[in-house]
Amino acid sequence: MTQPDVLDTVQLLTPEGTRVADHRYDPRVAHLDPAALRELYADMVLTRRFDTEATALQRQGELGLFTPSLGQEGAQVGSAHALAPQDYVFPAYREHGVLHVRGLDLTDVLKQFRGVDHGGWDPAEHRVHLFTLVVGAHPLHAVGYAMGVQRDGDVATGDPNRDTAVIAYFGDGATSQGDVSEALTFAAVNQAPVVFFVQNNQWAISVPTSGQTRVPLVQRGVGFGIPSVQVDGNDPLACYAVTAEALDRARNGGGPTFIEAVTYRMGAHTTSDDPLRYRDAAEVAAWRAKDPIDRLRRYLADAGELPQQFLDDLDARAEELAVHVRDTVHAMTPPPAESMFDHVYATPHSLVDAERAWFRDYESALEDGSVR
Ligand SMILES: Cc1ncc(C[n+]2csc(CCOP(=O)(O)OP(=O)(O)O)c2C)c(N)n1
Repeated sequence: MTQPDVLDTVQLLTPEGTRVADHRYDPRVAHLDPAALRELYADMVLTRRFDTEATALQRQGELGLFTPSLGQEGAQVGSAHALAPQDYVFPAYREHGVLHVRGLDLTDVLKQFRGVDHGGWDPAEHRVHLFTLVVGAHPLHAVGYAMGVQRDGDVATGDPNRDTAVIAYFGDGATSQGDVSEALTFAAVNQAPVVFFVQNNQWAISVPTSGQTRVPLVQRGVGFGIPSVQVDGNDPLACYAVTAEALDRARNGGGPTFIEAVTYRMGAHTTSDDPLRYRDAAEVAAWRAKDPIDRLRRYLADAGELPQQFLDDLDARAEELAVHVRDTVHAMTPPPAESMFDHVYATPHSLVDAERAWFRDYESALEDGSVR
């Protein structure tokens, strides 16, 4: 195992869309032909369209809250493209690009934000765990899951369809949580097949990354004895390459990797937040010039690999997604209140049964007017 220079940020595409040669990571992207790169581009564009629609729906009062991923599409879509079907994902709460690449219907995400479901999807179906809003909690869950994978013998068998990695997405703010340090410790000492993918989007609500750390975040991983790499998080190609390497290492029994993807949250923290109160327009403008979607578009266009027909089809796909998002959200209705008892435990439980029975009695008493 060679430890790359952690301060040497991996970049394969400049903001202008120029390809940068990198002998360590070029082989990781060599198989991505123009068609594959166009799909990467399309996934980022569709993720952004979803984001725009969901933000508008919240403004129209159709959602209680939304967590925009605007600006982080390169980190999310690039890294998710490196996942194998059997890998398992633990997202935080704004990884819409990852979910999209995993094949989820993104309207499932909005069930929770509309308050009609506690989760929104079946984690087993796409091997994507539910969103975790408790900051920094799920890296520990990911490590526990990865240790289970290890004990099931699904690591380093040499079978590419069996060997499994786990990836946990979290933010710069989350790295200050004790749970994350515990997760890094357990992952390192057990050589768990897990990738910690930190999107350093520069802000934890109104607290800048300088309020979380005196050293580049990537060095956190090094301190735990975990191979660590910093990547340009607005470069989808570089994010793909470093994640592919890290996932391979995990699947092959090489243990965890810590990735710091340096990116920027271009929108609000959530729709309840007003970023104008704590950050400069100049800062936002500087990052807008490094937009991940623009850079892959420039690269493909300069190579003559972005035909007008593809762009027209993509516009149509984005419009179709937008209509689907609006129509599906408008049609979401609250579930029966009793469904709150459904997923407390995986198997029947006497206490939950008793509470459900009490609740039924209470509801019928409300209906017949014996209680008010
Ligand atoms: C344990 C816990 N503490 C505080 C909060 C409130 N909170 C929600 S998001 C957030 C900031 C997280 O920032 P970061 O980890 O950088 O992720 P980002 O939101 O930027 O993607 C905080 C403090 C929470 N949800 N959970």
